[in-house]
Amino acid sequence: MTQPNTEPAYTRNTPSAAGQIWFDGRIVPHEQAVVSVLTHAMHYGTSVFEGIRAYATDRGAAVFRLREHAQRLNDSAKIIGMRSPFTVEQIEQAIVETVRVNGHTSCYIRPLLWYGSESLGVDPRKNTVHGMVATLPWGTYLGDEAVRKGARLMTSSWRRSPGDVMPTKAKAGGNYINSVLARVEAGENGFDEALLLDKEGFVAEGSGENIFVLRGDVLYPIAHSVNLRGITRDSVIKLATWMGVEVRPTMATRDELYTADEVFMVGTAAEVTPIASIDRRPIGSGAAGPFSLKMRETYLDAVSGKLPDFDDWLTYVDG
Ligand code: PPE
Repeated sequence: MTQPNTEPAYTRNTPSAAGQIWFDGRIVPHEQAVVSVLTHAMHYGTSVFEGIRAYATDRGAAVFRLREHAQRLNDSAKIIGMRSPFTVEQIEQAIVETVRVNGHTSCYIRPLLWYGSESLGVDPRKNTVHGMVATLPWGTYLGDEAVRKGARLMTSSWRRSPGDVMPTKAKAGGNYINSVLARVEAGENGFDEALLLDKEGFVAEGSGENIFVLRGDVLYPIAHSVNLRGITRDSVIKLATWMGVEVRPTMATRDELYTADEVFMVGTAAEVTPIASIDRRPIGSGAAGPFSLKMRETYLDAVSGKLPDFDDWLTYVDG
């Protein structure tokens, strides 16, 4: 008989044992934030979630682009036909409150809405919708070495789900099987992360990141209708424009990435991560590119309140 895995599921990016969770409107110790094994979302992936970060600033912890993330959570619910019981303002308050009660100076924030356990069967409409917000420490997404030396990507044999098969603009639990397959395949083959193409071979995104290409002096954010509308992507476009860089969103094929001067990936978890190689072909010099590193630094300045021009992206937890 297989032994049950007694290791807590959250070991890798662990909430502190004393962590408090916002659960349907109340703050509870995480041991009490539990659900039934008959939870609809667990059987069918009928949940929507967000990934947000709070950063340490001179004025204490600040949540980065809170409004946009809270809005996208409710947009994801709307896309899958789920009625969110919470307004965008309530979600914002729940997030700020959870960061505050856990006393984090910086953390990753995971809000989730899901269908409960009243009934099984694919149709979730009789089930209640629940909400929670958890906060946890989370360092670099692809590892410190990937940030320093550049991450090694592999083109996945799994294609990004087309928009008429899955609503890819929704950050919905079920959609992430696509990302899980690609990420595991990349990991098992010794790579840091997967590059997903659409079924025509156009570059879509990473398993959890949007992609940028630098060629000469021009920055090309990879555009594709199946990609998540990344909030980090939007931030990086605005920062690059502010830096005086020409920005031209474009579609691309994988061979165009091979010959770029630099490629980097962006996302809430990944922040800005330089890419050293794709399918074992070095990108540029094969190290983290200077522009990518500069962009990473500028992004980290913006999120930590060092760029007054972008202060309205920050919600200070202590007012
Ligand atoms: N594409 C996908 C598929 C994706 O999951 C993310 C975020 C992005 C793009 C970037 O979006 P944004 O965070 O708004 O810039 N991925 C989240 C989940 C990572 C995880 O492993 O969980 C994240 O970065 O929080």
